[in-house]
Amino acid sequence: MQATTLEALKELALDCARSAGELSLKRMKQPYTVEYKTSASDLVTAVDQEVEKHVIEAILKKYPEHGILGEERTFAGDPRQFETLWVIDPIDGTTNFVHQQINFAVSIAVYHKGEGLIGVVYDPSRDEMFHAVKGQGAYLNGERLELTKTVTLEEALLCTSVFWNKQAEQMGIDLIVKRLASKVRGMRLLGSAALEMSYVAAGRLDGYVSLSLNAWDFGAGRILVEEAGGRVTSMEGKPLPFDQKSSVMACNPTFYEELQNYIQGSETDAGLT
Ligand code: 2AM
Ligand code: CA
Ligand code: CA
Ligand code: CA
Repeated sequence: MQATTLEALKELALDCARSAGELSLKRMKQPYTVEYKTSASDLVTAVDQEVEKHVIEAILKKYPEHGILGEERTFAGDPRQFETLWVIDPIDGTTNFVHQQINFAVSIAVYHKGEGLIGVVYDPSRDEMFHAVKGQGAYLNGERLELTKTVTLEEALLCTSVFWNKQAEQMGIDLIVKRLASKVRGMRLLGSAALEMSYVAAGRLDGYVSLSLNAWDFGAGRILVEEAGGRVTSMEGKPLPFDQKSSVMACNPTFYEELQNYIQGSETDAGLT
């Protein structure tokens, strides 16, 4: 892809993220409907759909030949038929949007022939724009992000979005997280995977682990972490897909192996492998 095309795509992704974030903030202060998607812990609001439509319209106005994979599925075409695919989560952290009115973000990524080129995560409440372009580094509000610190598992501040539900308990997954929590310096749970991965890129968290995320949750975050010098794979150590669900492990590279070995060991102990 030509450098000028990449630059134009980056500018559009940044513009879309900013205007989507501003729209979320504005709509948050007005009445909106909230519905259950699959359960009382899986919410969707009218704003999620509205923001997604707003972003899609801006993209297709400029690039009618591009495809879109968005959480709210407001794009009519089959996303997998397109060479250039935008992977979008209009509001990542909908529960926080509804309850906390903070700690949510818009996540926008551009993939070309399956390769992640651009990742943008915008937190409108704090006016923090995280962006990365493949081969050009990761940035927070224009400042370069680089993971240079050496971290051991014991010293790590980790984050997870494991679901503390019956299914996780039945599968023994809660035990892995419980064991991990007792090994590391601290464990956090923010409720927005895109923000959590952005914070790993920024060094505010040393690592992030999730048992199951959708492509739009990690689409931008993985490019941010990689461009900041971090490592991102599935929990089994495989490369992440660009259009499917996966477990996610994103961390400072200096303790990647240690974390990977610890998780694999815990899975064996919990009888999961
Ligand atoms: P969402 O707010 O866009 O739905 C919450 O811990 C994090 O997990 C958020 O990033 C949230 O994204 C995501 N999430 C919520 N429900 C999920 C589900 N059923 N499967 C995977 N991820 C989910
Ligand atoms: Ca959702
Ligand atoms: Ca999400
Ligand atoms: Ca969402």
